[in-house]
Amino acid sequence: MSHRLALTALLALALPTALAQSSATPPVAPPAVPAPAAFTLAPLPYPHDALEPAIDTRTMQIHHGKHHQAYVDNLNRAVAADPSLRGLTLEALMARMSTLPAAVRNNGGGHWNHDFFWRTMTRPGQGGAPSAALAAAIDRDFGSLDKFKAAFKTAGTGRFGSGWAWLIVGADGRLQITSTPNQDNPLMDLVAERGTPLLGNDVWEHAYYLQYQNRRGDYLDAWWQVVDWSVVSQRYAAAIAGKRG
Ligand code: MN3
Repeated sequence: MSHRLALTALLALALPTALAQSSATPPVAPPAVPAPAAFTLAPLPYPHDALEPAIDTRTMQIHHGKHHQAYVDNLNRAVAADPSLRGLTLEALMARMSTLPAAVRNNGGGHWNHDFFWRTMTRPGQGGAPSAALAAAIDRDFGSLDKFKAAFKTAGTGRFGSGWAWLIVGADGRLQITSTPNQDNPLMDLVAERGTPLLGNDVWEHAYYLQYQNRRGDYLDAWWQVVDWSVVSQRYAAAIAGKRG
């Protein structure tokens, strides 16, 4: 039997049935529409080339458009698989991370960390300086801004493999430098050193390898050019206000 004959025969059978159904049976419910994705990738708050020369354009394109997008997509998949997680904010997920699957930890952390990271940076020369209150706290807890930067670099270069270096406000209101592996962060209930993050730097190779190759320390040095101290200072003010309650 030729294809044409087979198709004609099939239509002859199927069409009357379809027509009969359309008139004789009530309309069936439309196919279920998938729930809207719980989490979305926000656009960068600046163009991809805005952080040049500290961070190159191509790295920003891949880091935001591919890596961060993958964390968002995989997080949505993981949350969709567990109805008890529906509607929870990222912060709520962080606070109970010790009870959640690794996919939520890795991708929820990845989403939160990168969102925070993009908003920690601005064009070189536009980052300003720490507020008087933050500068005083840095002097109190590290000795000086330069000593803080040196200690932060040590945390970043000392993180073996992939992870993050952080400046946090601890429960006692003091500043601390910490480091987490993979996509963990100081908001997660399972990390040893918890606190309110003020700034964090991504020391995964994908954050710097195209431009700096194995020179992670050079990347950490250059990163200060693009840290937005006005944002960091606002986070500090909010963290301290929260502690005073
Ligand atoms: Mn990254």
